[in-house]
Amino acid sequence: MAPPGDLRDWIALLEREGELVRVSAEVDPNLEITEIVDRTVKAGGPALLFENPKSSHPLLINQFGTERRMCLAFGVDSLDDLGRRLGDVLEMQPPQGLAEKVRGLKKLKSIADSQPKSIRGGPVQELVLTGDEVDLRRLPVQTCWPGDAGLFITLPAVITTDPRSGGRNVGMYRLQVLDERTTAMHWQIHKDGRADYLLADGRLEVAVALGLDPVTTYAASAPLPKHVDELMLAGFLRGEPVELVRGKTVDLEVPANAEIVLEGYLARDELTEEGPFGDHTGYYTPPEPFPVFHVTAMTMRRDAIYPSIVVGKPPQEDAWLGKATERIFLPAVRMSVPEIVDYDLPVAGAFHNCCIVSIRKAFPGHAQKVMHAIWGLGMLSLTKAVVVVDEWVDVHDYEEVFFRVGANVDPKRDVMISEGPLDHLDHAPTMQFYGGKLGIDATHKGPEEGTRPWPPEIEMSDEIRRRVDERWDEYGLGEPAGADGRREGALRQLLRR
Ligand SMILES: Cc1cc2nc3c(=O)[nH]c(=O)nc-3n(C[C@H](O)[C@H](O)[C@H](O)COP(=O)(O)O)c2cc1C
Ligand SMILES: [Mn+2]
Repeated sequence: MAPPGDLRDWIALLEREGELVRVSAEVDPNLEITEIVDRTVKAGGPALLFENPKSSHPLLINQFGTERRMCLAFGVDSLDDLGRRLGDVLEMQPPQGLAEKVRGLKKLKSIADSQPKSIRGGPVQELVLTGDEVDLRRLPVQTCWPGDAGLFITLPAVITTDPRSGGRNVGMYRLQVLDERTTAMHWQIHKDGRADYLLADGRLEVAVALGLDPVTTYAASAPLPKHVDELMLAGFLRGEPVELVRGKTVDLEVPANAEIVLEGYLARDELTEEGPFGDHTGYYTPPEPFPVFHVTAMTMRRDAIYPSIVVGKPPQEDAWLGKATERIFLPAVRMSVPEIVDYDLPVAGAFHNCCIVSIRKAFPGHAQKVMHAIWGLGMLSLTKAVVVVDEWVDVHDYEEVFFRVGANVDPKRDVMISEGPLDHLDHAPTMQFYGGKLGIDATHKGPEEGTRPWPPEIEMSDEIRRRVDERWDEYGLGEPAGADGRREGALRQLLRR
């Protein structure tokens, strides 16, 4: 099934699938929505369309809050399918024979079709407000947490271009509303939008799209290399190009099907205090200077729907945006570090705090090589702790990972403390942006790494397993706790306590 074309298609799909609840009661975007959403997300509940958030515009939230909705958004059965699709293109080899050539051409076409397409007009410009008509307070912008500095636009796609190359960037950077026509622009120091800003001479034009089809919204959060346009990724993942129209007051193209677009500019040296804001670290980030965004035009559909998200103590809705990135980027990670079998960024580790990685270990020091590779790879370079396990360990099974760390690690030999760049929002290091890194080698070691011979792992023989499977009913023990059942067993529950 093709992914939805715009936010309305998406809402209709969610409704058809029983994945959306409309809330007609009047609710306050000041804190009340957060508490409702927090409870809903943690219960694995539906997307919520608040029809009366003290504004004439409805507010959509929790559109991404479960794995099922994430898969619906992309039109796939599993997020790994997306990774495979990207991997197919990355791993393309010169084709052998006609059939392979035809398949190769299809893959190439999927890349060609992912380029955004310029069209003449779109619903996002049904209403064009400029100058004094612009009033951000028309939108039901949330104050998310009690200690927040004010109203924050939390699910924007911020569009800029590189002043040197003209290349486009789309990033998700929150906007603190300062007054009717200005916001702060919270792009952190490692981010591409900020790099465009630092290259600008005087002013940088910006367009902010709100209320997109879910794949394009996701793409704004994807950690692509700077020279790669996030709208290309959106087009590739959707199988259809993103359609763009020219902005009304800026020399930028904006998504034709967005619900709302804010156009404007940043002056090179005009900064404001941004924050505090209850962040995805689970703590408030303190006030810090960030650029001021002057809104010159607000264009929208007449009955625009405002999209929002709440971040905070994990798990929150953004967990699934992060998991989509983890799965989509696995083949790209493997392109650089092919010995990686799989990796997992635990939600509770706020993604950058911990990376568990399984490798096909081939030589002494291989685990340490992979730790350094992770610390040198795109946004993964901000990872604070890397745990390396052998290829047969399921990195998504934290119980098993804990077992390997306990069983296989000599802290004196297998723990590496290094240092390097850390996430902008990490409050733990003594200095902002820079601090310690922890590597834990939980792989099997052996004499070639200077240890005693490694003992064999305990495994029951296949023959006895088969026999017990066949004879299970004879024992009168009820439902068999077979290979699949083992995970859900009582012992497992006990272990989880
Ligand atoms: C809900 C949500 C909110 C985010 N808010 C910010 C933010 O305020 N500032 C920021 O620098 N990154 C934020 N991010 C992360 C960036 O969107 C992400 O790093 C993205 O890759 C940035 O795009 P870029 O690589 O083109 O800079 C947020 C991500 C999500 C999912
Ligand atoms: Mn980018």
